[in-house]
Amino acid sequence: MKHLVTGGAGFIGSNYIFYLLEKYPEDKVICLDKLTYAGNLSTLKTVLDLPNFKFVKGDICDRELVYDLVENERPDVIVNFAAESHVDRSIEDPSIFLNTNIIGTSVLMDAARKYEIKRFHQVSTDEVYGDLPLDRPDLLFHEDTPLHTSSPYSSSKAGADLLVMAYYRTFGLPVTISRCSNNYGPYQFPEKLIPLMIAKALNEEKLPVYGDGANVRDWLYVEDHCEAIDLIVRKGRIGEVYNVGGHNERNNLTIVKLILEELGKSEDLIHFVTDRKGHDRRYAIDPTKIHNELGWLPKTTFEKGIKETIAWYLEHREWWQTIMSGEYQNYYQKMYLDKGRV
Ligand code: NAD
Ligand code: TDX
Repeated sequence: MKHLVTGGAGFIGSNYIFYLLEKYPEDKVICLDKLTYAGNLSTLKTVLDLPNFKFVKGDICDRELVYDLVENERPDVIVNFAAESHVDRSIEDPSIFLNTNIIGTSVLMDAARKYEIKRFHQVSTDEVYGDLPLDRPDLLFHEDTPLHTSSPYSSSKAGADLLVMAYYRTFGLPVTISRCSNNYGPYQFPEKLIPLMIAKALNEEKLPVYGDGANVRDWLYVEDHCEAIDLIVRKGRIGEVYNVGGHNERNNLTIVKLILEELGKSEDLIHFVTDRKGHDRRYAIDPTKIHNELGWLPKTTFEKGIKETIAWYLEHREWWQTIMSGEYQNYYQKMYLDKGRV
């Protein structure tokens, strides 16, 4: 199978590429990524020289580039991870979120239509359902829960989801959508809660907890998300949405304290700061559909996954320290432009 994976230099996309290349060594993978601040080409360094992997630097909003790539490569599937993904940044400046997350998705789908790609998979998020109250643990997000977004980020993801379903209904484009809960694991950009708190704790800096720290997220180890997407791409029903989550709800303060304990650092580092605007209180996914239809269940418990993740950040200090210093942005120059690869 030949896969076009967009956003593969980011957190989940890179893990998905590693998952594919390891599980299906006969498959071909092309990664299209703009290398925004969130894209780190050095993350992909172990696969860059494989004969069945190709990296292309480019913007999913660039129609000409996307059409040329799809026409030349004729992938069997397009899996779209490319997105602006950080809620706080969307509150500062929504416009880039609308461009990449909505317009970019439509450009990819237009190319998929034009070249009759067999599957377009959209990687979406549980945030499109809005939030749930803290005092109703019985409530979960189902695939037919109405979209009810809070931030410019989640609104742009919901807009893309609506467009994906419109392309299915109007043009018969063979689409699927996955809506996953919060991921954690290796290569997550240190602006998101877990890697940010690990990095701050290791640097003995204050850990900024928004509001009262009682907001709840439903955490899933990234490899379990990758397996779910792979199953949906190969066996999921066209035109369907699949929720992905592992019934693993924790509030932010619990996570932060756990990280401090694991690293042997003092809780005095915790610093409560002004809350995020429009801050969603609780996310919780019902994954019954993907379990019943595709047999998916998460394999990594939170206890194991968080320990492994913390250990990974300890062993890969250089990876996140070069991000924090800005040095990682020179990697493309060094690996591609200086070597005349493009
Ligand atoms: P990320 O921010 O780590 O990575 C995004 C990647 O997309 C980066 O490599 C970036 O360079 C690339 N990109 C951004 N704009 C682009 C453009 N215009 N053209 C080409 N490439 C572009 O994000 P992530 O956390 O890996 O999330 C991946 C996808 O999964 C997103 O669509 C996100 O909405 C979704 N998602 C994330 C989570 C989570 O917990 N992180 C949970 C559910 C769904
Ligand atoms: O410094 C912080 N302090 C803090 O208290 C940060 C960065 C976050 N938080 C809180 C806000 C949230 O309640 O931690 C929680 C998690 O925050 P993020 O890591 O920013 O994730 P979230 O807003 O939940 O969104 C994530 O999950 C869904 C991803 O970033 C999205 O891309 C995905 O769709």
